[in-house]
Amino acid sequence: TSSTEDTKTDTGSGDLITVGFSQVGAESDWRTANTESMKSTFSEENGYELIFDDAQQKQENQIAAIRNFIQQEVDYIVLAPVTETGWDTVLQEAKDAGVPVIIVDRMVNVSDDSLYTAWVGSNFELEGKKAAAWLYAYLQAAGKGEEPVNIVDIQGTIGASAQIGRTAGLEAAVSEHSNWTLLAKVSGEFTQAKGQEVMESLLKQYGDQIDVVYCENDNEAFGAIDAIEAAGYKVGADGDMIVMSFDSTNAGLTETLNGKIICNTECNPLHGPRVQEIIQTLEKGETVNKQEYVDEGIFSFDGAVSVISVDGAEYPVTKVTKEVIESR
Ligand code: GYE
Repeated sequence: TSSTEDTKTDTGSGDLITVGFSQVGAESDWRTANTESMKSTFSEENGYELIFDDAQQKQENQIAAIRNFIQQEVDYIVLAPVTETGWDTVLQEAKDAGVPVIIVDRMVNVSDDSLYTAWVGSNFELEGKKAAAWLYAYLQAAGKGEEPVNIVDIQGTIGASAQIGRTAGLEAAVSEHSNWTLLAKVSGEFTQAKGQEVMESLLKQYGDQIDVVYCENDNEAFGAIDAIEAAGYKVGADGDMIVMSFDSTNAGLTETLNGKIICNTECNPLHGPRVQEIIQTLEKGETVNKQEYVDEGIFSFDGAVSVISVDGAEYPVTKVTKEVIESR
């Protein structure tokens, strides 16, 4: 079952704006940073009463939390959906009750877009395309552009926008480069434990055939690196296989600095202030953008590739240094 922390029950909170936030879970460092951003933004000091619910990665818990928020007559519902589908019924209930719903991070796929007021999050397919473009440029720069490349994809939670987009970005590149092969794609559910478990079995199956391990978040990469090293292989540019990742959390960039994660595509978790801006605009009776993408960068362990291009646009690649990590 999910845990609802009712942060304030006192009835003297008349002029606070009540926000019910249904969070996916606590599966990753990214998620922890996202929760922290939401909690520190929606504080009493800032004029809010936050009802926070951790759904432990289960959609049924999120649906129950939303029904609970409707019953409590919150002013706004904020939903970080675990997967894209399956929201029509409960969002219709929120709409019927007149509670605006703001979607954050992953997207919902609903038949009627009026079931939510606004969405803010990342362009996950662009993230995937950027990672794949980096891999291509890196192999070219290393003089290995024409050699066969065997890739395994440790996917995120199946059906989550972050998984759908990142997998799609890789698959598009695999079909473009005839020397790239996707040996396998398996979900690591965005967790370190599952990332490690999945990598252990991929190593049993493919061993040193694997050249590239494409992890769809940092925590999976940590688990995969442990599995690779435990099996006696070396990770990194001069090793047996390279590991790529997404999120660029502090711990993730630290592993990028030491070369174990060769490339780390950023995903920004600091959505609290963005959601607050949406709510403040709505409070003034003004309209908000239906969808808003966050700008994100890409980091690598060395400066071999300084710029990549995706669909005709160029993106700078930042070489990770201690200063870069400290400044974030
Ligand atoms: O990449 C991963 C987390 O949806 C963007 O979820 C988010 C993803 C993030 O578990 O670490």
